[in-house]
Formats: sequence, C-alpha cells, structure tokens
Amino acid sequence: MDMTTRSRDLPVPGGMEDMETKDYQGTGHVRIRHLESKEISQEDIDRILQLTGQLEKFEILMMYYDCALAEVRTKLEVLNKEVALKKNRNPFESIKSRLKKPVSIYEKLKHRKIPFSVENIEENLTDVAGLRVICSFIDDIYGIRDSLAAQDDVRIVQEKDYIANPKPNGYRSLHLIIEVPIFLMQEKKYMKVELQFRTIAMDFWASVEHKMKYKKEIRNEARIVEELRLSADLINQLDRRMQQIRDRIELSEANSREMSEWQ
Ligand code: 0O2
Repeated sequence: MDMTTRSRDLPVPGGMEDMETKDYQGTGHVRIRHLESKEISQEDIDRILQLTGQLEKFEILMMYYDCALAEVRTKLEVLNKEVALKKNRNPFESIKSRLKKPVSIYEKLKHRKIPFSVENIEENLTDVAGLRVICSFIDDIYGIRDSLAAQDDVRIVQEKDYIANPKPNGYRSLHLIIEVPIFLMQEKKYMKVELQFRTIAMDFWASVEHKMKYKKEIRNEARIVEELRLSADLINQLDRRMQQIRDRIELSEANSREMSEWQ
C-alpha cells in the first residue's frame, strides 16, 4: 500500500498538523519530518509508526533490545554470584534496567535532526536499552567492567569514564556502550546496551541533581549548582575512604585467618 496515500486518507491526530510524509522514488519508504514546537505524545508516536507501516518493525526492535537487557543482566548476576562466593561480598548492590520510551526516542532523534525511523533508531541511538549498576565501592565498578570486557561475546563500543574525569557539574559514573549477541530463531544479532556504573553515593547525588534539572524556576540556582559540585567532591572523598576502610577490614580478617591456621 502506498503510505503517502494512506496518510492522506486518515484523519491527522491532534497536534500533528505539521506531519509530512513522502514516498521516496515510490519505494514505499516514508519519512516523517519532525514536528516543530509541539510536544509529542505516545499516541502520536503510535500513529506515526502506523502511518509509515513501521509499527511491527518497531515492536520487534524493542523486543530485541529487551532481550539484550535480559542477556546483560544475566551476565552481571553471574559475576555477582561468583564474586560473592570468592570474596564473600557482592560487587554490586542493585541493577536497574529500562527501555527508552518511544517519546524519548523520538525527541532524541529530533534533537539530532535525524528522521524518525526504525533503521535510524538502531543506527544512531546507543541508549535505547540501558542498565544502571549500583556498586558499594569504586574498585568493584572497574572489576565488573574488566570481567565483562574479557567475555568473548561482549564488544565494548564506547567507554566514558566520568569517575576519572567528572563532568564540570560533579557528575561521576562509568558509562559503557556494549554490544551483546541475542540468539533468534534464524540468526544471531548484536544489540547495543548502555551501562552506567556508579556507587550508591554517586547514585544518590545523580538523583538529586536530576530533580533539579527538571524544575523550571529555582531560587538561588547558581548557589545550588555550586553546592552540588562541592557535594560531589565530598562524595568522592567518602567513596574512597569507605574503600580504604573496607581494605583494612579485609586485611585484618585475612590476618586473623592466617593466625588461627598457625595455632
Ligand atoms: P536518561 O533519561 O537518563 O536516559 P548521548 O546519550 O551519548 O547522546 P551524552 O550526554 O553525551 O548523550 O551521553 P552521556 O554523557 O554518556 O550521558 C548519558 C546519560 O548519563 C544521561 O542520559 C543520564 O542518564 C546520565 N547523565 C549524564 N550526565 C549527567 C548529569 O550531569 N547528571 C545526571 N543526573 N545524569 C547524567 P539522558 O539521555 O540524559 O537521560
């Protein structure tokens, strides 16, 4: 079916008067020009996907990302169990995972001036599937990163170390984009997953800072920004001191084990 004709036949949903579809060279490939100025809703996205015949492809892509999330989560849980057994402590406290919402996907492509299409999502976005791994200690973050990188089916596509090089506002985390295979009925497909590793304290800071970003009017904003930056430095000092305390406890545990073996 000619999608251009179909789109003309269908009533345009509320707030979508700017939508424009084109059938390039009669290939049935339809592009949607991003809506200017208007906020897009989930219903609008569904409508665009339907009009351009991409709804099923989009759902399949999201299912692939969901499978990739499950795959990486399992890898992390295996590492957690192994370290827990060998070192008698868990390298991470919790994992949160999320699939980016269609509206956020649309907005991100729009921000980058890339037409909204299933192909462009897969080619251009690296954070549709995301996992946040919350660790107690900084060295556990690098330990898990190294163990993941050593796995022969994991490809590290990008690493941004905001712990070694914090953002000017004080944000600290280790970000990885990895590719992992998902095994489908007919093929093996590599999918990108974004991983954010941070300590409990860094996560606390990020959640407070995130809240501030979405507030429209804040009194004394400059002061709060500065307070946040100073707090981020304190949190970093605290994280490193906690790690030293843990090392001393572990050392003394090892010493007392050795002593008791000699008695
Ligand atoms: P959401 O809703 O959390 O997903 P890119 O994703 O590469 O296009 P960028 O900014 O270069 O964009 O990527 P980067 O630096 O790796 O950051 C991606 C994500 O890290 C953000 O996702 C946030 O989740 C988190 N993040 C980065 N900087 C900050 C910060 O200063 N404060 C807080 N609280 N979180 C941050 P999104 O897409 O912004 O949103």
